[in-house]
Amino acid sequence: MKDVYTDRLLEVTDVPLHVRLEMPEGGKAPRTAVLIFHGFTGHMEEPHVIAAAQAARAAGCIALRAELYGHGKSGGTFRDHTIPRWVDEIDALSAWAAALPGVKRVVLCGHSQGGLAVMLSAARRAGETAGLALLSPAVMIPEGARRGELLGQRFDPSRVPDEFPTWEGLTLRGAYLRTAQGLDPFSAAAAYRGPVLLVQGTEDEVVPRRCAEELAERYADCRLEWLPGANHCYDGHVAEYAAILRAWFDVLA
Ligand code: FER
Repeated sequence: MKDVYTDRLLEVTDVPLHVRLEMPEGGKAPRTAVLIFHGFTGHMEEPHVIAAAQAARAAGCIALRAELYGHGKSGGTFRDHTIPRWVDEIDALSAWAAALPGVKRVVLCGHSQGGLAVMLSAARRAGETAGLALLSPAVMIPEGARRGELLGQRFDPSRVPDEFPTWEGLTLRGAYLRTAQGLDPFSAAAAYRGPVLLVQGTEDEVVPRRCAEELAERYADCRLEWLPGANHCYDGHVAEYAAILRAWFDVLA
């Protein structure tokens, strides 16, 4: 396994970011690096994140799984994370991956809040991103923050609290809410002209169906794949999900 993967703490921003770099299956010389990001409270060992990395490797790509600020083994604390900070990190990790030997193209893949952050990064660096795989992207977060409703809890959107308790003792700060209020994922979709795969379960309990449909209309070149019966993390449907990703990475490899 030594030649196949390496774990690193990258210093591309002001905190160390934990990444795992995996080379393609079969010793092929890779030209495409697929960067894969988890969602809110997620990490790189979740089954759907591992499956995305495996699909990229099977398609002959480098798979680079990364844990973003305040998550997994990366630096920072959960309570201090914000979505714009994740977007800055994705920019920096993309630049790092683009400089790997032999790499010609960078593809971004993100689940849920990580998918939202990928969309925002791609929009402002459109020419540098060869394609996107958006996995149930959490595009309803900004609208929820503007309305004063996140994670099933209410707050006054004009007087954002300093602390916002979520679950299992995890608390967000006002900065998460305030910065989320200013994000516009649907304009970000219109700003990106490259190829986009959008995957979502028909039984997603977190992201409404209309969000995926509206996003697919906003992107210039988007394939929307519904996974029948699948929930937000594709529990019990990871094989179908992985097959869709594999076919997409084959096209972009
Ligand atoms: C929310 C709904 C979903 C929210 C965050 C998410 C902070 C993120 C989900 C994920 O990344 O899996 O109201 O508020």
